[in-house]
Amino acid sequence: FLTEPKTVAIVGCPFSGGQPRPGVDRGPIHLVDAGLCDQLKELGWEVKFDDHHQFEDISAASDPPLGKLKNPRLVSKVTEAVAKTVGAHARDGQLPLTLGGDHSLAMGTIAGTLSAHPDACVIWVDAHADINTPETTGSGNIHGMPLSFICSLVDSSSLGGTINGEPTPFAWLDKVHLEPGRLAYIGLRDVDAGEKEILRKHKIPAFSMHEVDRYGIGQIVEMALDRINPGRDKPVHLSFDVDALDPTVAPSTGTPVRGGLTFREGHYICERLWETGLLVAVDIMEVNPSLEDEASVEQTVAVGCSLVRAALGETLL
Ligand code: B3U
Ligand code: MN
Ligand code: MN
Repeated sequence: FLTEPKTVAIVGCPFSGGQPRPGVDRGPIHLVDAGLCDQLKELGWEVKFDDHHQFEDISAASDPPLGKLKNPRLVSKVTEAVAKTVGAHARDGQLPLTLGGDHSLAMGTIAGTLSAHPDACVIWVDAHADINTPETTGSGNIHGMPLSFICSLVDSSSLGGTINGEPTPFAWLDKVHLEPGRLAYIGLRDVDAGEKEILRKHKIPAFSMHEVDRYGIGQIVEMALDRINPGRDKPVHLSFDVDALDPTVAPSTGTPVRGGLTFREGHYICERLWETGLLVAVDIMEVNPSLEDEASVEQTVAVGCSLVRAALGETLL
């Protein structure tokens, strides 16, 4: 799916509006400052990076909650811009690598991928399912909801139709659709009751840490691909939330949950997806360098970079 010479387009997204903890917007800056561009050049990639995204700001005062949704206009605007950027890179035959930032950004990244590769499927690596709807969400934080929008479980008109003649935020997503059967999860361990119902109702393949323990990560990745990409012939978008990793491996993230993936399990997923030759887009999300001590931040940023290298072809031997 990629043109030669292979080019990775780094889309730095300093954005935190999908959740309440400040600092996650600094994640992409730390990942790039850690030398990610040079590391990828060393792997033989042509690296395209023209600075981090400058997002238009919408003041909290002009962005009151819509139902339970917090910062809806801001998140909608930002993710729409990300969709355009990621989509343009993908249509150019480049591999968009989006650095977050909070996971609401994946509304943009997946929409962008689908605009270039309508038959793409998604591997979502996360402690959380991020598939709450505006009705089921308890927190109102949109980083816990991107997949409900992407999988068309939300009708934007349910968010108010038009407001003062302006279309409802997220109306731009109405045309975007990922079939729930083309999404598979790995690493889940903190899933809300309403989300479990959604996973069951739509028969979404979900491999929690229980299944990782039972079958081992090698089999789990094949089981996930068997469900969403049995012929191993469809493009794959990898959306990796670093909180999927155990907090001992990636401590600097907003909502750590114990009992996560080991360093190797996380890397194996990336290596195996690279090996399929099907990877067309990668997200690394939820690195928050303002949480924890300096050593933990450095550790988390280093793991983020090394996951990217694994997904972009770094071999062990
Ligand atoms: N499911 C909860 C918690 C959560 C989701 N994603 C993160 N936390 N990082 C929610 O807020 O929707
Ligand atoms: Mn997430
Ligand atoms: Mn998460």
